[in-house]
Amino acid sequence: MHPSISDEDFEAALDRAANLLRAAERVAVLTGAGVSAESGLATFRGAGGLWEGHRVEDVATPEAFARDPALVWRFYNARRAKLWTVRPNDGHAALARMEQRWGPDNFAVCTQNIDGLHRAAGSRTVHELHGNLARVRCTGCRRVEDRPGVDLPELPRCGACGELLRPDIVWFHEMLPADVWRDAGRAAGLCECFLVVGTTAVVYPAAGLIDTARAAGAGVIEVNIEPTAAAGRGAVRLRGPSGVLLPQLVERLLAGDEGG
Ligand code: BV8
Ligand code: ZN
Repeated sequence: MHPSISDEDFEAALDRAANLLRAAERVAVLTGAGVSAESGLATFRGAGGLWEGHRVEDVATPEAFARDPALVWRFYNARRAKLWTVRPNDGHAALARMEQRWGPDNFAVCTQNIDGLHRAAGSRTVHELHGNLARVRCTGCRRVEDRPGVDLPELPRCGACGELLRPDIVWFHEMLPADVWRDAGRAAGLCECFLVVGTTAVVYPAAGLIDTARAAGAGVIEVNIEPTAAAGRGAVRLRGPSGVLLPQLVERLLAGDEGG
């Protein structure tokens, strides 16, 4: 059991984090499944990384899709159906509120999540590193369509060319979209403060953004219910649920703004 953090330690950490943010001209954020946990979406580790007994890494791959597209579509249709029932939580809203303070040119959310909840909460600069589950892409003509809120058939086909559709997301062993990756790398390399929220930071290259920010001299703040090695030495660690801590951080930040 980790020693519990005393209240004064927490208050001091919250102050340090708010001061780091206040001093930053540009801020970037890396979020993972943990930021959507309080919206009711399972994290990868939370489910033991399993879905119906399959390891996610074994289902979320192009090889799995080639071998058994119906199984992979069952996995993603189940996640799509759940997605239409959830809403952004206070953590997503707090990040959207932060963007308002810096403006969308100086505040970027780089998310590993494919749930679209940051944009739904009002964030405008969102780099979806691993794509978006509401979109499908044709394996033939590569046409991309936004298909939110609908149940897709077990093996959905393209209306234009008849080939099989796939989720428009990045599977393991696939490259990230080059333009998104470029923009995320730029945001991490230019920021003075980098927030790491709700991620085990074991998946690359996304987790590498933390190193990019640190190498550029950014101060790192980690928000997680448990400590991870991700943020590295010197990081300010806020331990607790992001849906609670991010609003507290915004409140501390804005209170200091008013105080001048
Ligand atoms: C790539 C979309 C270049 C799919 C995802 C062999 C061959 C090829 C590549 C590799 C290889 N071996 C390793 C690799 C690299 C691989 C990788 O990193 N593997 C890992 C498993 C070791 N990466 C890739 O394959 C990437 N591509 O490398 O391409 C290439 C190409 C060809 C050949 C060589 C190289 C592509 C990776 C993208 C995979 N797609 N998502 C889908 O979602 O179904 S990744 C998926 O898993 C998620 O998007 C997310 O990124 C990841 C899970 O991580 P987290 O988000 O961190 O979630 P997790 O559950 O782990 O943690 C939750 C955290 O939240 C915890 O810390 C918890 O404490 C915290 N938490 C919980 N509740 C709360 C909370 N915190 C705050 N508040 C709360 N309430
Ligand atoms: Zn097509």
